[in-house]
Amino acid sequence: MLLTALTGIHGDRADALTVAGRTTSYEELLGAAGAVAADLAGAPFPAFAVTATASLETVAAVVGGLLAGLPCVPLPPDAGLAEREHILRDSGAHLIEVDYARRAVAPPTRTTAAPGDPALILYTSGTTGPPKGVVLSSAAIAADLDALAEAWQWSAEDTLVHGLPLFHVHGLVLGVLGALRTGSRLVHTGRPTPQAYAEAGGSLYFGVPTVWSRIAGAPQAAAALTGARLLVSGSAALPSPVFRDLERLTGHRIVERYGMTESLITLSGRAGGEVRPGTVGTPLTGIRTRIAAEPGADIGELQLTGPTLFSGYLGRPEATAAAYTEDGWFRTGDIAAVDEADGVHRIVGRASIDMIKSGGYRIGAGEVENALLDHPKVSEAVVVGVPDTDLGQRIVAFVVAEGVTGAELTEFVAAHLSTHKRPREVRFVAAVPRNAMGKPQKRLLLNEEYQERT
Ligand code: MLC
Ligand code: AMP
Repeated sequence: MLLTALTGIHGDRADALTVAGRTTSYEELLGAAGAVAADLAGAPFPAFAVTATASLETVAAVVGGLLAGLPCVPLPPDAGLAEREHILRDSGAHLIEVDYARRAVAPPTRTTAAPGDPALILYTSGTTGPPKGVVLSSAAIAADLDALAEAWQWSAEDTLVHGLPLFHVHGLVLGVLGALRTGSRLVHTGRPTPQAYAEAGGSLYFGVPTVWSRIAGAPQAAAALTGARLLVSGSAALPSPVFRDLERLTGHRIVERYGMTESLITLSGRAGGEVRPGTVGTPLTGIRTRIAAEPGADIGELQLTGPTLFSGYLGRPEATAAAYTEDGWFRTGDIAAVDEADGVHRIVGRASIDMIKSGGYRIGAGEVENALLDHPKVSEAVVVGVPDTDLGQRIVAFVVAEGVTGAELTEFVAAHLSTHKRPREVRFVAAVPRNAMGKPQKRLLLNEEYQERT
């Protein structure tokens, strides 16, 4: 059983989980999830989807799927029409609604699924094309959560606090399933605001760098985290100034960890260990890493093996095969360096300019470009991630178009894809700079001088 806390080994409590202001016990959760599982039993569809708002309903749906042995596809609640339709069509998932007040007569505590069976299908962006479904098994999730529990000394004594979305690895796998495996209390704050984190009174806090940077900018809220046991950052690079501000305001040296939807979390600093800003620690138990560097170079692509890896991209064997080297190592696409003395890893960048991380969300430039090109007034569109102190990178679109405003194009992308894939800025240009092969010269667009001229 993946969710060991639901088997009663740590007992129960009335306030086992709080999500966006509503509190529940394990027994109530199991009752609601059991009703979902009963509905799903013997389903004629290969997977089910739930609109993954930050709510107890989403938690009950995911747990219900695990009990029924049917993979869950959490749909981003802000997904636009095109993205929603793509995810439902690609996965064949049947969309369900959850009534948290319903209860199973005899809630099951065991699943009939095998550990290697698909448990979750999370849609994530590549550099081009629509998002792909990443299939994750219970075995991979269990291996990751156990390795993290060891690294962070995470236990039933903890109260975990975060307010991250429930349709990605960070908020859902670590932030919900992690609590239900370790038995720690969970307080999901609805939104990850500094105020909400300050009021939650937790021992263990998760956030993406944008969240930590906003907390560092709210000194009173930051001071309220002084009594916590451990603060953890991940999903994108934590800027060193944010690390230092948080240390000054909270007394904590925040632990950074590194992961991907496809690999789950693979590298982390350790609770009680030495933590250096700008580093993501050492491999978790079971994970091996190597750096594919050119001769003479000490940075190169980070490659991995281990039990936390995904089962493949749904229905895309070629894409799955392309994600591995010939000798079976997973290619992360991230560029890293390893300290020879202590094995501590540093992520120095991404191999592809087309993979953007904004507010911890992974966004493929090609996906946003295609959405813009679907607009009848747009003849060319090129999307880049521009460095941003709050978001890490912000999406900027350079378009050749007439008779349409930037705000209209932004809304058009939001309606097709989702809110967080909207360009923050649309710049109208006479032409997109291209090389002799006709490929857009994105590095030129990132050059400030060019941006000022246009
Ligand atoms: C956003 N807004 C816009 C806009 N973009 N309005 C107009 N034009 C645009 N282009 C709106 C938003 O809808 C919001 O409105 C308001 O502006 C503020 O937006 P924001 O600055 O983006 O803030 P916020 O919405 O608070 O988002 C910041 C954030 C969010 C940090 C809370 O980015 C977030 O939740 N990130 C987490 C991503 C994550 O979990 N990634 C993990 C991936 S798993 P309104 O009305 O809503 O206020 C992974 C593996 C691993 O990476 O290693 O963990
Ligand atoms: P996602 O698929 O949304 O899980 O995004 C995975 C990507 O997030 C990785 O390939 C990295 O580029 C980035 N990432 C995650 N954690 C970190 C980190 N601690 N430091 C730098 N980049 C990170």
